[in-house]
Amino acid sequence: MKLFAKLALGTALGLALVTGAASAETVKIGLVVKSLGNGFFEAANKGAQEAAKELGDVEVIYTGPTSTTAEGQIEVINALIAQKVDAIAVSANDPDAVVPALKKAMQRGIKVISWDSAVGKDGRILHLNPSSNELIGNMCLKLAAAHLPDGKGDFAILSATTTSTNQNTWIAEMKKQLPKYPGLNLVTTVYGDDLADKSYREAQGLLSTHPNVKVIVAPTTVGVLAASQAVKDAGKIGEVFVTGLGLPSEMAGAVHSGATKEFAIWNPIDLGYSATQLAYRLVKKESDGKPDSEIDAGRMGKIKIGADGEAAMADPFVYDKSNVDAFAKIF
Ligand code: RAM
Repeated sequence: MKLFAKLALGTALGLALVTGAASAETVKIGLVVKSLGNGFFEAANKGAQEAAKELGDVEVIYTGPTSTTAEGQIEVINALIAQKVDAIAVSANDPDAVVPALKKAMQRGIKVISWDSAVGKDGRILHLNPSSNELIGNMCLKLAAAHLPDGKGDFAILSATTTSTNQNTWIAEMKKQLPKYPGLNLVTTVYGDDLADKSYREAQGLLSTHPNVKVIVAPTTVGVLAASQAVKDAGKIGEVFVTGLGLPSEMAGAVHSGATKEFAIWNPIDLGYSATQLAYRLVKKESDGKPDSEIDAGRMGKIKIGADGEAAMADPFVYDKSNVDAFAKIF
């Protein structure tokens, strides 16, 4: 081939590569949630879509299994790998079971982070906590004590799944900090799997087998809603209270019925927004996400990754009769 022809071909190839890269420029981020149909994750997706719109060259694929299993998430992760996404941001149903699938994703150049409910260190670059785990544990105990006369009495925990990283971490924190609340007596922990019907039945079970339980603490938005409904349906309002982590939009009724006096949560929209921002910055190589780095997260400012590879957002906020309706319009 003549030198000129070679050069021309080279240029054409170069151009083709550039054009190819240009058309594939949309950053695809798979936002994997514990399960579909959970209002908390739908709110997080609102934030993720907001970040995508703001960044301009992002497509967020909101996905997850229909029920809260690690197996379901593995299928979803494999489908995202096949789709050749650029990043996966997952809230895990199990810290370990999803690691092999996520490792496979990372081997193929996909940037993986976890948010909300963590994945083991080997399975992700970093983890974004909604708030400090210690603070969340303390908040749950504080809320339980506030629903008891003089902060004294029996309480039970209604959690999500037995393998859920975030709930297990918060429950461990609650147990660790129990001595700060000498009046509180933890009777049992039951699991509703973040399914409305199972959570409702578990709450009913608590009411009948533990008549001394005066407060049910549910560190899950699905559990807290189901438990407040169970208390109401059992005619036990004023006798047994429900508190924990809930969405104002879902819990306003419980606050007005008296089943719940107050509950807490952070802003799920901000959480989904931030997770998307972080995933995007990793894809764009603006950051390697290593411990002690700082990553730009748009309107949330810079997010600092701690020495343990984890970051934490804002403190949980408390909702009661005075503010629940205003926030119910937001999330
Ligand atoms: C449920 C999920 C989620 C958790 C919230 C508080 O929606 O378990 O992971 O962060 O509750």
